[in-house]
Parts: sequence; structure tokens; C-alpha cells
Amino acid sequence: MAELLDAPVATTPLGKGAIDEAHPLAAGVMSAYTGGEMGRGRIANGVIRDADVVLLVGTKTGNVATSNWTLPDPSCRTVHVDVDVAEIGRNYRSLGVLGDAKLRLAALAAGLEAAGARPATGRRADLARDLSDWRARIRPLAESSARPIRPERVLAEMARFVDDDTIVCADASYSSLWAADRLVLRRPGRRLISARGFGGIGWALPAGIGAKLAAPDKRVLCLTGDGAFGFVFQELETAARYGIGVVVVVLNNSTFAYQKHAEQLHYGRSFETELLDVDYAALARVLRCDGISVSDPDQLASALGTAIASGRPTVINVVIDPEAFPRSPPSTSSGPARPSRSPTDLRLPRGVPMNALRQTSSRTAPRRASRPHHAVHRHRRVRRGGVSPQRRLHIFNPALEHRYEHALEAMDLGELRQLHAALSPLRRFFSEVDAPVTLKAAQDLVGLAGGPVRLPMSPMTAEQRRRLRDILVDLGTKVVD
Ligand SMILES: Cc1ncc(C[n+]2csc(CCOP(=O)(O)OP(=O)(O)O)c2C)c(N)n1
Ligand SMILES: [Mg+2]
Repeated sequence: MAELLDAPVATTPLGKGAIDEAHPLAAGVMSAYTGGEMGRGRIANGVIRDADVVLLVGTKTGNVATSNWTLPDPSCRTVHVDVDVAEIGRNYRSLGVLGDAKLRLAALAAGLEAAGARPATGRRADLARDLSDWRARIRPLAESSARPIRPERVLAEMARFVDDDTIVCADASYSSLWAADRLVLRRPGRRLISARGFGGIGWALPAGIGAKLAAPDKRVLCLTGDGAFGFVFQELETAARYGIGVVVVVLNNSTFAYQKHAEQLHYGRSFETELLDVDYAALARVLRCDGISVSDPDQLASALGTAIASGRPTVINVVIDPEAFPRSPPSTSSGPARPSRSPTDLRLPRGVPMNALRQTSSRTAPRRASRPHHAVHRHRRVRRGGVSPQRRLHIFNPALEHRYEHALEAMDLGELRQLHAALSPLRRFFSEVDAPVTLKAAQDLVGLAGGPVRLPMSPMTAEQRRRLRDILVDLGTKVVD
């Protein structure tokens, strides 16, 4: 069907492998996680963002895959093919096609063909150009000789060993983000298994052992962080005891890095996220497996080759750069720049005409340079005072929002810390009126489209309302009826 229409195909992280990822119409893995500055997912996200119609196939349209329900844009027309009726229309108002994806796609393709559908021209060329631009952009990192080793280089080396029969088990945290974005699965099929959903760390090794037992003839590679591996490395003894030949690549940055970055992002600092530089290859040998430690990127290929050829359970401990991560903000599911679907229950100052607000729609427009003010549209919910429930307010703060977007895009933690600090007068104020707010709530209040917020407010005095208004005005928040 994609070929019939010349329509690019993006997959979700869990849908990776639904099509040959080297196909000229394969746009890669869309998501909040893969769409960072250097991600191939940026191409996939762009394809979905720019589409006028999106065909959703067998997807639960979760927050990660859809970048918090901004991709596709909710105003974009969608057709949703799914075997589960509950999925259709759950997050996107779609034209539903209930049934088995394979059968329904075949029927749709036949219908389109009969209706004389012709391929759009130029889509393949656009994708090819985007892909080659992206390759050129990441080449310095993918080929980097830096020490400590860049994870982009590890993934590039690993990708060479991922053939059509390889199963890759990627742990939660950055490992699964790297794997989803950088490995190219040719033969369609689900061969990247990752701990999405709950994202519990310590997953890759047990999953790899299970995969190898289920498919002994397949090559099984596990990709894990050092912190995650610390949860489960004792299972190496199990692998040795049963002779289960999994190869575990440990991206060892001596850090719970994702956790560290998430804490810095949300709280401005992190706690207990540094680890010692443990050599997990030595540990593997103690647990009766093989172990190879690599700190020179040029030895990655031979280490992988040796481990795979041996057929023995082997750990490759790769000393990677602790400052390197896939440039997209960790845990965007709770990050500051995201839409909200829950009501904001909040009483705000008179004058700035905000009383109790219910957020009915939010920032759903995709990030485009040409996008107008991302005003947050809110319906006023009357509590008292007889204000029309139909009245709409727009609260926005383009200057701060611009800075936030930029800082998130670049993962500029210093700038994010400063932005968080800028919100502290607001948070102090709410503490004083005995209604402490979270950072996210404060972001929402100043006109950044924050996540779900519920603020139980005690009534404010006129003086308090005035102070709150001054703080908001100082922060550059604009409120328009
Ligand atoms: C069971 C469980 N505990 C805690 C977390 C929270 N968490 C998410 S990522 C992460 C850090 C993982 O560190 P590591 O495995 O070294 O990977 P890195 O981020 O350094 O690549 C933690 C603690 C989780 N997802 N699952
Ligand atoms: Mg780590």
C-alpha cells in the first residue's frame, strides 16, 4: 500500500521492524525519544508532522510514540486500522477500520488500486535526501575515535552484526532509545525487543536469556546500561550454567544517566546517580562467562566478532562517554513542554482574568518554525462571580516558551536550571499561600503548556492576588480574553 501511494512509513518504537527499515519509503522510528537533535526519528516525526492524512495501523497511539499526542497533530485526518475496537478513537478521532492489519491493508490497497490511486511523486527522493543529510550529520559521532567511546560509535559497530536473524534485547533507559533509532532491521519482523511500556531497567539480560532459549539458532545481542545491569548480572551464572550463548553489550558510563538527566531536568539537581567504574567483563568471568572490556573504539568490532563466534555467554564492557546521550529530553512523559489533558483547577488573580480554569484543549500544534503563538486555550469554569462559562482565555509566554523549547531540544541543562530558577518566585508565592505547586504546575501557570495540574487553592486576599499578578507579569506571561 505504501508503494502504491508512495507514502512514507514511520513506525512506533515497539512497531520497529514492521517494514524493512532500509526500504526507500521507510522513514524510521517516530517518537519523543528518537526525534532528538541527532536522531533518525526526526525524519519520521517530520513525515508524520507534515502529513495531511495519517493511516494508523495497530498502534495504541501512546504518549512516547506520538510525542505526547502531537504527532500526528490532532487536527490531522487519521484512519485507524486495529483489531481492537477500544484502540480506535481512543486518542485520535479517526475513521476506524476494524480488523486484522494485514487483511485490512490488503483490502485497502486493492480498493485504492481499483480507484486508480497513483503514487505521489517525490516522496522517495525527499526521504532519501533527508536520510543522507542525517547520515552526514551523525557520521562524526558514528565514526568517532574518541575515548571514552561515543555510544553512537558502539551502535554503528553493533549494527553491522545485526543480521536478519538477530534478536536484540535492549534495556530501558538510553539503551532502548539508541537501539530503536540506530539499528536497521531489514527483514520485517519484531526482532528488537525492548522494555517499553513500564520501562523497568534490568530487563535486557533476562529477556535475552529467554529469547535465546526460545530461538537457539538466532543470534541474541543484549544492550544494557551499567546501572540496569547491576540489577540482574547474577543471571550470568544462569546463562553459564545452562550454556546460553547471549552476548551482552554494557554501555558503561558509570552513571544512572537517564535518571540523572531526568532529575536535573525536573528538579534542577540529581542525587546518588553516579556509580563506580566497575569492569563488568571481569564480573562476567567470575560468574563463569566470558568477558571483554573495550575502551578503544577500534576494538569494538573484534570484540563483538569474538563474542558471537564463541557461542558462549559473553559480556562486552564498553567504557562510554558519560556526557553522551540521545539528544532528546529524558522522560518527556513528565517534561515541561507538553500538552495536558487534565483539568487545571486553579484560582488566579482578579484583573488578570483567571478564576477557576479548565483546560480543554492544549498545545497540540507540532513544532514548526512558522507556527503561530502556541497559546494555551482554556475554558473558564465558573466557581463564583458569575463569569460566562463560554469565555476563553489565552495564557502564553512566548519568550519563556521559546527558551524552554530551545533548551530541551539542545538538552542544555544549565539553561534549564536557570529557567527553573526563574520560576522560583512563583513557587515561593504558592508555598506562602499554603498551596505549594510542583515545577510543572508553575510552568503551566506562566503559560507554558505543562502537564496535568491540580492546584487546591485556599482563597486569596486582594493583596495576594496583586502579588501573583505582579509575579506573572514579571515572568512575561500574557493573558488574553
Ligand atoms: C526497575 C526500575 N528502577 C528504576 C528506574 C528508573 N530509571 C530509569 S533509567 C535509570 C538509569 C539507568 O541507568 P543505566 O542502566 O546505567 O543506563 P544509562 O541511563 O546510564 O544509559 C533509572 C534508575 C526504572 N526505569 N526501572
Ligand atoms: Mg549508565
